[in-house]
Amino acid sequence: MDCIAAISTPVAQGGISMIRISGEDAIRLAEKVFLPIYPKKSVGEMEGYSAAYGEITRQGKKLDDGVLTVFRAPHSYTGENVAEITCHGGILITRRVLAACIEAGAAPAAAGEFTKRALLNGKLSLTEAEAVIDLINAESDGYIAASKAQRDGALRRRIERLCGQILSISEEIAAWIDYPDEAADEEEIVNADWISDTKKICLELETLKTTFDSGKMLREGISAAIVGKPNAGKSSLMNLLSGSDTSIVTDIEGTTRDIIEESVALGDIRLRLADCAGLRDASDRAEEIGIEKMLKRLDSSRLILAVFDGSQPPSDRDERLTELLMSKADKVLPVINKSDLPLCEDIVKLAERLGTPAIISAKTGEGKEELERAVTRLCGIQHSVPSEGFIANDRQRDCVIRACEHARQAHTALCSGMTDAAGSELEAALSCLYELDGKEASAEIIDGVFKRFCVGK
Ligand SMILES: Nc1nc2c(ncn2[C@@H]2O[C@H](COP(=O)(O)OP(=O)(O)OP(=O)(O)O)[C@@H](O)[C@H]2O)c(=O)[nH]1
Ligand SMILES: [Mg+2]
Repeated sequence: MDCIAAISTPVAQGGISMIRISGEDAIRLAEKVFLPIYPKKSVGEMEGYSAAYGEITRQGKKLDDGVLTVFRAPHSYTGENVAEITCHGGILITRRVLAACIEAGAAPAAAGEFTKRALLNGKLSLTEAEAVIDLINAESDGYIAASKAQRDGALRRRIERLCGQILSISEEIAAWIDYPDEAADEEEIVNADWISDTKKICLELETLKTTFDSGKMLREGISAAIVGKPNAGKSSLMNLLSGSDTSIVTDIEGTTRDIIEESVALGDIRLRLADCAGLRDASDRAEEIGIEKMLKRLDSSRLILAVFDGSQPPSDRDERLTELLMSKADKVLPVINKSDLPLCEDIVKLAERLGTPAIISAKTGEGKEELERAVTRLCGIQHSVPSEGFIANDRQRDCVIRACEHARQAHTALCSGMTDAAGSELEAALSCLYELDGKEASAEIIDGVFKRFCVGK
């Protein structure tokens, strides 16, 4: 394949920048733009996984000094010969070094082209390649861990296991269709195994489908709302969790009127957290609108932090809030705030109607870890998916849904003794799983995946 080159670090000022070249001729091409000073040997003599300090040149003139790292096929990211030139991190210098590489014969790389080559050269499967961009975009520790496991083959292995199981049933069915007489004695027993094994495959595909939601939560963050009566400490909690003074805090009731949003990392997960107006009878139209918005946000949120002032006995507003949230209790976490003050037992009892409360002081930060654990528990990702692999995007989910449907049809066909039909359905299921991990994905599907990438990756 032709040699390609691109700037692989962000095009911004920084300490260093890196220009990557990949292709059969990468090392010969690097030789035209890089003159090693230490160790003093030619680029062509450099072994894989070795580096040299030297001069970067363009049309015979010195551009910069830097470091060249050489990787020899197949032991490189792309599986091809790769040369990586690290120069000073100025935008102009970096562009000049790239221009030198292009003049030396490289074509500018398209978005994700290095990873696409890794895929085409068998270094990565399609789901592993998709995990690379997820890893780059990850905004929470949980999603980094999940994408890393995925990049290391967690989903690929799960799919391979499933494909192996489907293949073994299809092969037995095919043999039975070809030589029914030889298998006739065992017909009943074998059929029973096929039925139960196909059922197991359906169940595994169903389980796999459910991992999409956990993955989505880890990736996009969870939409969450902080609600409670005025002065319960909602904005203080928001500020504690975001680690900044995003929301205004005063002891005046009705301080927060509009919704204040912030993306907040909580333990392994990310919350798209909204600090809402306090629940009370509005004193003017603006506050009324704020309260209407809060009520809407309650419906659209996956998680509701219901804040109670633990230092005060329950008020009518606390009762009203509790009643309002009773029907949504599965997504409500009651939070008793102001634990630095003496706790009022009655308010704890009221909050317990919504579930086990997390007790916290937004003022001192005490109880923050307990709150993190309770949120993770409530969002159902305490035993999160990373190590076993998960469905990370709509494309993958679509393949699993189709595979599942075919497996179900195969099961139904087997139950009615329609062995031929079952065989074709199992083959169709297999084909969906091959598409999922790129073994049978069209060029169009693969291009669609790499469109999400940046140039240089
Ligand atoms: N002692 C103590 N005071 C707190 C705590 N959290 C908040 N406060 C105080 O309670 C008052 C109200 O805090 P806010 O965070 O503005 O309350 P809010 O629920 O956002 O109020 P509104 O925006 O008016 O609905 C302020 O004086 C805070 O300093 C806490 O954990 N302990
Ligand atoms: Mg507030």
